Amino acid sequence: MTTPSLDIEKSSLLESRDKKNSRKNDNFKLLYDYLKKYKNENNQMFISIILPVYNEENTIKYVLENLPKCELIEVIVVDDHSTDSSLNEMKKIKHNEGIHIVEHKFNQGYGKALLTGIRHSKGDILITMDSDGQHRAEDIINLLKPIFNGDADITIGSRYKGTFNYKLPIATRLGEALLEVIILLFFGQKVKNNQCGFRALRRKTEKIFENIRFNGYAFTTELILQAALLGYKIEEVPINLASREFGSSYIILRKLIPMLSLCIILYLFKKIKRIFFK
Ligand SMILES: Nc1nc2c(ncn2[C@@H]2O[C@H](COP(=O)(O)OP(=O)(O)O)[C@@H](O)[C@H]2O)c(=O)[nH]1
Ligand SMILES: [Mg+2]
Repeated sequence: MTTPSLDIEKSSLLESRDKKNSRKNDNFKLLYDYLKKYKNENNQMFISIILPVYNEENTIKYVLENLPKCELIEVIVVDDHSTDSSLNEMKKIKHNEGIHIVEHKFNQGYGKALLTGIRHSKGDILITMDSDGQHRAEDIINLLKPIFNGDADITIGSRYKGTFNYKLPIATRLGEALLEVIILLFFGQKVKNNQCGFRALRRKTEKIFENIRFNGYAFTTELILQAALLGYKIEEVPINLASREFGSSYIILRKLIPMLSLCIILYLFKKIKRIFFK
């Protein structure tokens, strides 16, 4: 059980970190204006924000309270059988209209949680966002603009186009760079920040999720490869990535690397099959 004073401390820590470049209100207003514009043109756009959660008791309440709110936005939080008080924290939120909590009965992984969220969503555009406080809701408009304007089917947040306030581990940068080259050479898509989980997708791209094989973090790479095979247009957009203030990343490299290798091999085979047999 957390006490109210601890709650305030956690929120003010995250708030003071976010304050520096907070353009939140302006960006939310822009987002609501876009949504209104589409509504007026009778081309209504409904947005689903999907958050996978695994043991994020320190951040989930702050993250949910800081999301944009209006009748054209729904929030789907998928609790992947957290063993801490994440679920209680979510339930503490007062103005929770539009927030739907889906619970997994056992831990199934990052990718599987997103698939569950997508299955429960009804949006024309899907946003996926982490619940550890690293992603900022004010950047959602950056993800949406190219989709609203018809320039992309999928947008992925990039700290390299935006900012990040922490030192990147060398293994992360090397792994990302290697994947960037593989994805570009063999699948024709340039995605530098290819492990980012802050993204937006048009509903029509949900075909990507019909045959997903990797339920953990390799899901992020599989999504890009499948999108490339299906010919969807991907664009990277600037986001501001914050450091993790509580706990550490759940990524275990010795588990992720074999999965990523398998994923790439599988999709290379799929690509070859397409070239020769279609
Ligand atoms: N549903 C679900 N979410 C997870 C799992 N592991 C991590 N996450 C969530 O995925 C997001 C990204 O995780 P994180 O470990 O911070 O990855 P990183 O930022 O890429 O290092 C966070 O919101 C986590 O709560 C899991 O097993 N299941
Ligand atoms: Mg993280």
